[in-house]
Amino acid sequence: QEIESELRRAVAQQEFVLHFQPQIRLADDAVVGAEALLRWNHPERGLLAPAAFIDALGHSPAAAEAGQFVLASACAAAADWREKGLGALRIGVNLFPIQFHSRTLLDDVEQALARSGLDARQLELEITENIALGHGDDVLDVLKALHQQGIGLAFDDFGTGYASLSYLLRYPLTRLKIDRSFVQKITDAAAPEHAAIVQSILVMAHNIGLEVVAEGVETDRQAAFLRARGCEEAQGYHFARPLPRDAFEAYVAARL
Ligand code: G
Ligand code: G
Ligand code: MN
Ligand code: NA
Repeated sequence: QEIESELRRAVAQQEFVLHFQPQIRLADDAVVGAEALLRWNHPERGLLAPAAFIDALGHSPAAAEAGQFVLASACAAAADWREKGLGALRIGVNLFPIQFHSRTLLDDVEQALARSGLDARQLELEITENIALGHGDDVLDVLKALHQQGIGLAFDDFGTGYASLSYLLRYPLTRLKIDRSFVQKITDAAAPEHAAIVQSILVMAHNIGLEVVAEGVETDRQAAFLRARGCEEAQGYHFARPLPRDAFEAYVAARL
């Protein structure tokens, strides 16, 4: 239908762009990574956030190509930042479930790394429990192959889906991303259970060898709470919104 042909056009006309949200190491407030976030530069409707199109895109045949674009362009950006002296930043890339289905994920990743020259250890793929639940052992084999190449795997939106804990044991994860719905209330005296849950997630993650990024950090008090409890990294409006590439580079350069 209409959205379908629009999405195909968007891929063909290169209407998709990436924004980058800084990820901050709480021990010293250094920028150590970025999450690549897709935006649609729509010819009539302007710059669209994922809420307006990501579900439609994820279920569309255009998702495979959009996913390749995101991988290629995120790796190219991170390789370029290193060249420019902005550091060997980690780049986080969100995946569509269909990227696992298509069986080309390993090839797509290999191509994105080869063309950009990015070190595999700088790339971190973000998966959600939806992806995990969808496709059983196929997914596990792909994740293991990626892990062997040194590519990181972050479990995104942790705590909001199903069966999280069993996947923690099954998958070769490197990082948990605590969903912002938990982070939002950690300093809210009226909701002490939120603080307790986040604290427990941190202990559990560290006990099984995973690092943690807290998402949606909006205040200094939230950052201080997380820092005091050993949370390695944070991202959120307190530090920076997702930024266009040039603004992201300026943000990093100002903090070197
Ligand atoms: O940028 P924003 O916070 O509005 O993103 C909303 C959601 O869209 C996030 O949950 C994120 O996982 C998803 N999203 C953003 N960019 C991408 C992308 O490049 N690929 C996939 N699969 N999902 C994305
Ligand atoms: O991958 P994921 O769906 O978690 O993507 C992160 C989403 O959260 C993006 O859409 C981004 O714009 C949004 N986001 C990032 N930081 C904050 C924040 O501090 N507060 C809120 N409310 N949203 C945020
Ligand atoms: Mn994400
Ligand atoms: Na998330």
